Amino acid sequence: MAFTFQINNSLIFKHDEKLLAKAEANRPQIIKTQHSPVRIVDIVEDPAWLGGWGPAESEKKIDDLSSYGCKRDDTLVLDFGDHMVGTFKIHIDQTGSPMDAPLFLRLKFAEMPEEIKAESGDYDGWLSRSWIQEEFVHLDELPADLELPRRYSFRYVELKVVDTSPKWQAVFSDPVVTTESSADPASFSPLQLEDPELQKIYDVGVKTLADCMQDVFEDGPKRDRRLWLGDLRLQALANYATFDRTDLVKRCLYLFAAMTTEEGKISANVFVKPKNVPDDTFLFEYSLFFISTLYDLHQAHPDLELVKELYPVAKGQMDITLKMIDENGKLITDDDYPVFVDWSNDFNKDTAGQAEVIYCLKQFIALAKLAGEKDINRYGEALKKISLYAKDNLYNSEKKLFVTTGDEYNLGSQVWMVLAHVLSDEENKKIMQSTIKNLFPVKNIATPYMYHHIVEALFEAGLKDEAVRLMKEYWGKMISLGADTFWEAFDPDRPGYSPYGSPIVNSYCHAWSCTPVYLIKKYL
Ligand code: RAM
Repeated sequence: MAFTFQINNSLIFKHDEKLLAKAEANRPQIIKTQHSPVRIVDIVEDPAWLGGWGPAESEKKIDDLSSYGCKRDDTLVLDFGDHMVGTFKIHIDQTGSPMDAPLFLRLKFAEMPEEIKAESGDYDGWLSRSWIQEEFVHLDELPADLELPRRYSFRYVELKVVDTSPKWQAVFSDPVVTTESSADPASFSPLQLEDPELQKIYDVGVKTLADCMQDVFEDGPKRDRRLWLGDLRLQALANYATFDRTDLVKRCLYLFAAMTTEEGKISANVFVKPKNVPDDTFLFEYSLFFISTLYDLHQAHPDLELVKELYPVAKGQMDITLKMIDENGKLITDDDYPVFVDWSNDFNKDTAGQAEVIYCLKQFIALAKLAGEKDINRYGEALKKISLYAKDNLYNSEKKLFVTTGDEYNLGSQVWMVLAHVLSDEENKKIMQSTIKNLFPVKNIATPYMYHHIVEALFEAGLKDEAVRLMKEYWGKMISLGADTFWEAFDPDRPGYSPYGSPIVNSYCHAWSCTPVYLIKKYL
C-alpha cells in the first residue's frame, strides 16, 4: 500500500524544546499584498480547459460591480487574474425596498473553473469534504463589510445569492484579497530562457513554489496546508534555484528533527498550527529524505554547524532503515511503513525502495564524514552490501533493466536506480534508453512527483532531449489546460483523474510539481 490513512496514535513522540526554539527562530516573515479582481467572468463549457469548464468575459463589468442588484440564485464570478493565497473581504449593501429578511450568501473559492461547477453536495470522495473551499453566510444587517477569517487558495470567487427577499437585492463592492507568502519576488531575478514554452513552464513553477512558501513549505495552500517531508526535499531544491530562503528550509528541518518518535523515526509530515505536532503517518523514504534535505542544504549553503547539530537525528533514522536490510543486502519492505514513490499502487516498489536507501545512504555517509562519525566503516560496508545486492540480484544486464518482486520491470525501479547511481554513467544511459524503449510512454502515473524523478533520471543519464520533451509534454499540458500554478495530480491520459475520488478536493497549486524551476536551472 502506498498511501492510505494511518492511525498510530499510541506512539510517543519527542518534543525537543531546544530544536523547536530554533525552528521558531527561523520562522519567516509573511509578506502581505492586496489585490482586486481584474474582471467578472462566466464559467462556460470549454473543452480546452481542465474538466471542460473555462472562464469567459462576462457582459457584466468589474468597474460597474456596485451597479448590479443580485437576487435569489444570482451569481457573480470574480476573476483575480492569477492564483492567490490569502484572505478575502467584500463590502455588501442592498437596494430596493427595506431589508425584510437576512441575506443568505454562498461563497466559493476556486483554483480552477471546474471547481465552481462541481456541486459540493455530490462529493463522495474519501478525503474530508471540509477541504472544499465554500462558505455559507447569513447577514442580518446591511451594509456590512464581510471579512472571512480563513485563508483560501484560488483565482476565482463565486458569489451566489442563495436568497434575499422578493423586495430587495444585494449589492457588492470593493472585493479585496490580502495575499500571504514568505517568498519575496524581489529577492531574485528569474531566468530568461530562449524557449518560450520552457519559459512559461519555469514561470508557472516559480509561482507555484511562491504560493506554497508560507510559515513552512506547505505542500499545497488549498490542501493539505502542511509540511510534508517528501515535498520539502523538492521544494528546498527549487528554493535554492529561486528565492533561496535557507532560513525556511532550516525551520522545516528543525521541526522534523525535534519531533521524531522515541526510537528516532521521522514522521512523514508535521502540523504547526495551533502548535507543533508530528503526524502519526510514516512513509519509508519520506523519513529518509530528512537526510537528503540536510545534505542538499549543505551543498547549496555549507553549514557544518547545522550538519553536526542534526546529524544524530539523521543517524537515528539511518539506523532504523538499516535494520530493514536482510543479511544479503536486500531491503525487506513493510506495509505499515510503505515505500511511496508514487500514489499508484499498481506497481511493485521494492526495487525503487532499495535504490532510495542507496541514494540516501551515499548522502548520509557524506554527512557522517563531516560530523566526524567514528563508526563510518559500518555505513560504508552497508552501502557496499546493499548496492551489490542490487547489481547481482536485481539487474538484468541483457534487458538493461532492474527487476522487482514478481519478475516485474517497472519505471520506478529504473528511475531510482539511475538517480542512486548504482551503476556507471554509461550503464545509466543504457538503462534509461532501455526504459524509453520498453516502458515508455509513461502510463498510469498521476503525480508530478514521480514525473519529476523520471525527468531527472533522464537528465542524469545524459538524455537531455528526452528529458526536455517529457517536461514539456507533462507540465506544458497542464498549462494548456489552464494552469496558473502546477497541480498535485495529473495524468495526461485521464485529465479528470483524482486520487481522492473527486477533483473538487484536488490541490491545483502543489509544491511537488514546481520542480521544473530546479531542473531547468540545474540541467539546462
Ligand atoms: C498527499 C499530499 C502530500 C504528499 C502525500 C504523500 O496527501 O499531496 O503532498 O506528500 O500525499
